[in-house]
Amino acid sequence: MGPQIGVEVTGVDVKTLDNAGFAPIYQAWLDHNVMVVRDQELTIEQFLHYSRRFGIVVPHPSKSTRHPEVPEITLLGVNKFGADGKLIDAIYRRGAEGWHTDGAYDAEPFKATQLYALAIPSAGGDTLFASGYTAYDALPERLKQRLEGRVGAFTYGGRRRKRELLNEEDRDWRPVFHPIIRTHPETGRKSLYFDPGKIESIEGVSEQESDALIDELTGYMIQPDGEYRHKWRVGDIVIWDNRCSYHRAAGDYPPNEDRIHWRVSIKERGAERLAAE
Ligand SMILES: O=C(O)CCC(=O)C(=O)O
Ligand SMILES: [Fe+2]
Repeated sequence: MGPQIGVEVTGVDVKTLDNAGFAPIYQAWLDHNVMVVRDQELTIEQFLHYSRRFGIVVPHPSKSTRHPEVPEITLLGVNKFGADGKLIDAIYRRGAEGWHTDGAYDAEPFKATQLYALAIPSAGGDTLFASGYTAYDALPERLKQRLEGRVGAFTYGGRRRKRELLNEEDRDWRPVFHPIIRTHPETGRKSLYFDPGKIESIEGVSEQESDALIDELTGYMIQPDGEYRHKWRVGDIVIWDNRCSYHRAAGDYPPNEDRIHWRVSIKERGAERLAAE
């Protein structure tokens, strides 16, 4: 779909896929980072069932935006007006503050995020994607060497402490640490693992240097030939790989129109398996 990322799958019904049918789809996703599957008609159960082919579906830490009966489903664009009739920006512009990767605040970040489109506005509301591989490739040798083996400290709100979507009791985040140059566990490719809204610091350098590096890296994230901009249609499933890409919502659609998605967060391993290690 884009020069380096984005692939479209048509002519399949994900409800009836067997393992042999799923294998090339999974491979296409690994190869292209962001995958669009068109024209699906799914119930929540069917969406969850298909999502579990990619890994373990876990509830998102934002409890207030979970589906009331199905915690693994996050609702995007639902209840965007408050009791006073005012637009709630944290819901309307969720994911639109800047380029990011989902779950960097977790010791095991989300492997993937998958959205299913239920309602799409007449204008705007795209999702933009960019490749972390392309960002890594664009780094000057000096920076690659400086960052090799370095880790960053990440939290939910990062340096801006943005936490409106969390309940009060869930706002206390301890930093977690991730390598900035990340080798993808399945493709073996290196990417720039980075999120300006969640990173607090780069470890092992002075605070000043860390801030300067964060600014410099922010400038390398988005490379024109690493981008793909998704224009939604109802029935689209889009999945992205948080280990090697960034994304953001355009956040620009007419607020009085509906833009509604079911969203799942997918991990490589379950909490039980992590706890057992
Ligand atoms: O609504 C979108 O286009 C994407 C929002 C987002 O960043 C997310 O769901 O992780
Ligand atoms: Fe996101």
